[in-house]
Amino acid sequence: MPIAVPQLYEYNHVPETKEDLDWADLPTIDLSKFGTPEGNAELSQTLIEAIRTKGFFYVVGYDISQERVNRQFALGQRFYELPLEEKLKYTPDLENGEYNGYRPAGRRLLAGGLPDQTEVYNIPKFNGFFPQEFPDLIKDNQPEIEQFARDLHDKILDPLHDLISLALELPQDFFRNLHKYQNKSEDHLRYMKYSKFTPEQQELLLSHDGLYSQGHTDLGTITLLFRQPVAALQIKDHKTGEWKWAKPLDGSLTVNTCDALSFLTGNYVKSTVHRVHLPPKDQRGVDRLGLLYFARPQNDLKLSTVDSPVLKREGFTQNEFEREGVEVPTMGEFVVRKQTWQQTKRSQYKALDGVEILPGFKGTYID
Ligand SMILES: O=C(O)CCC(=O)C(=O)O
Ligand SMILES: [Fe+2]
Repeated sequence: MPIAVPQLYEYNHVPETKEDLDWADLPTIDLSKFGTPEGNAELSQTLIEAIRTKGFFYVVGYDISQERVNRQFALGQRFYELPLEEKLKYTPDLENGEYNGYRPAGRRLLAGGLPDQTEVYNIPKFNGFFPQEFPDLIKDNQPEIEQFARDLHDKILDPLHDLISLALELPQDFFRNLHKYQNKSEDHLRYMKYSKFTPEQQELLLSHDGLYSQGHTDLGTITLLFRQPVAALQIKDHKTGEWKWAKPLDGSLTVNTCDALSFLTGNYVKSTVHRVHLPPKDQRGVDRLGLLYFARPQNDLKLSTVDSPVLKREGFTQNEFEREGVEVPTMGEFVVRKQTWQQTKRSQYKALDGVEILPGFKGTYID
């Protein structure tokens, strides 16, 4: 009888850039301090300050090994090595807002008319609400992928959500309870690949704005971005409006706040604007592989401002829907509408800018 040999996948990160870029100075949340009243008090203050002033922060001290993270990068790499016809079997109805599965490159025009070279593969929660067809590679490794996603919830999202609740003087489990793994929500794990451009294409792009993706905000609560040595992500500073590069930090996650958290906090916490730029010269010759997790509250949640003593004291009691007196959408409704806007195939650069996605909310690119 043949002995089953576990398949080993390895992913080697490329070296970091040597260029002296204009890096963002971001605060760090050390989750190893989470769990005691003093630790929680300190971290919740650091966190709320971080998300109000920067919108981006690093997380360290979580109990998920770099080896497990690298295995996810390796699975992502293997996924993108599958033939295009195979990957295309898993493309959902993108034009109608479905996004779990494979999104091929070339659906967007970049500045200068260059088609984008970004592929996306989204994996939903394994909680029974999102039946999916998976390629064998994903099927064969499903227990590991599922455990990884569940651990992200237990070891990273729950503590971060608790800290946000505490900072808003809400019961500690307030946000955690809106993000339970077993509930129906649009969370997903993403393997993302930005294939390199030829030197001629790079030149064309750089003679315009040099962007792989334009300034935008994410839909959910927070986005976890695993350490990414290929510099490309840029963050727009809340205060100065300047664009800065996000530096990869060893053993860290980069986290940003998103639209739903902004709605739920009456815009006290802003949804962070970010974009992806062509990497610096010494990293332009490689493909950039990303590993991300998009946390989103449960679909049936109405996106009204929560009843928090802090928000009341500070005067943040209405979000854009409430201020305009329009219907407040549920998370499920908001996701379908914004994903549809995001995914509609563009025939022109910056097409669909400023289009109303829902009464009270427009889809915009941010320069
Ligand atoms: O690739 C990155 O660094 C960020 C990607 C991103 O902003 C997104 O997929 O929403
Ligand atoms: Fe994003």
